[in-house]
Amino acid sequence: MTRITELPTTEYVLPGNRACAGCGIGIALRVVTKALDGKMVMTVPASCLTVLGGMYPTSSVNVPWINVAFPSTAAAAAGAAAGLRAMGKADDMTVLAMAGDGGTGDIGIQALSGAAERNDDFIYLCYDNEAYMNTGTQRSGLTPAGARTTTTWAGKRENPKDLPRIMEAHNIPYVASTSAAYPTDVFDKVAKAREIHGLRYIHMNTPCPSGWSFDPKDTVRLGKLAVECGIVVLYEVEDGVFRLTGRSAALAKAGKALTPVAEYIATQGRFKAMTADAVAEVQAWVDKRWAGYVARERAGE
Ligand SMILES: Cc1ncc(C[n+]2csc(CCOP(=O)(O)OP(=O)(O)O)c2C)c(N)n1
Ligand code: SF4
Ligand SMILES: [Mg+2]
Repeated sequence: MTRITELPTTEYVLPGNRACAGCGIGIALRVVTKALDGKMVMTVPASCLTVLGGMYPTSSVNVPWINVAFPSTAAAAAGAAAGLRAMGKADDMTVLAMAGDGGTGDIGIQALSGAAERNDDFIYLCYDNEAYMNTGTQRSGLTPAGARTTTTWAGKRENPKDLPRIMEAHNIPYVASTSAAYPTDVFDKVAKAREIHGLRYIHMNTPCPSGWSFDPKDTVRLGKLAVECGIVVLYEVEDGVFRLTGRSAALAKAGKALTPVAEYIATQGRFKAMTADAVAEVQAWVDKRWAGYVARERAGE
């Protein structure tokens, strides 16, 4: 695993951008662009990421970037990849489609599924801040149960979609789950994906102080706590072979009980209205999912 001191020193995310203080997207985008050595073309739909990127001529990101319509991130990336191939540049440049959970799991899923079926040649990275944040925190299909948003006043009732599993079902060469709180895990997965051809899907949990209602200084602490609880699990599936990575691999190896989800839930204002029963339901869901991951790891499946 790459160490933080070993990350490339060239910066592609420039000082100063319009994201909120403590936003997880900035931490991650910095290492994602480093993992691709800036040799990339991005396609980005409407989202907090477009806000972070800024408007010409004051962009905060020093790589080619195409803003596209909400449902078409993957379709635009497929076109950009075909264009690079026609120009004989496909080996030098990586196409990175990067979108939020709403733009991926709800509105962009059709184009993404089509690209995965065709095994188009680009990396798709979904940064999951667990709601439609850019428009003021509406629930998405990836918002966790119990979270209060402007469209779920009493807390969302459903558990989130398991988007990496949906992508795995397309039999693409690489699927990974990571967290912006672990920059070297993000770096290693993007660097690995860069060397693979076809559709590579990376799902990245991305804490959002504004929408989750916590102090911006706690972004990394909360992101790590989510992994300690098993709410977020770090893993990769390479050519169908599942493997836990980083902290999640260490937790599975230790074999001890994970931190109770109640500790994580207590850190964020969005969960304030949750009852003890609702917390217990989330705990049961997390336990079952974690047991499934550990079983897959042991089976080397
Ligand atoms: C077709 C379409 N519908 C709705 C919008 C309004 N809109 C812009 S950004 C956004 C939220 C995007 O949520 P997500 O993809 O999760 O990214 P985030 O804002 O959380 O970073 C919405 C609903 C739009 N731009 N286009
Ligand atoms: S609302 Fe959340 S995801 Fe969006 S810029 Fe602010 S902290 Fe980042
Ligand atoms: Mg979102």
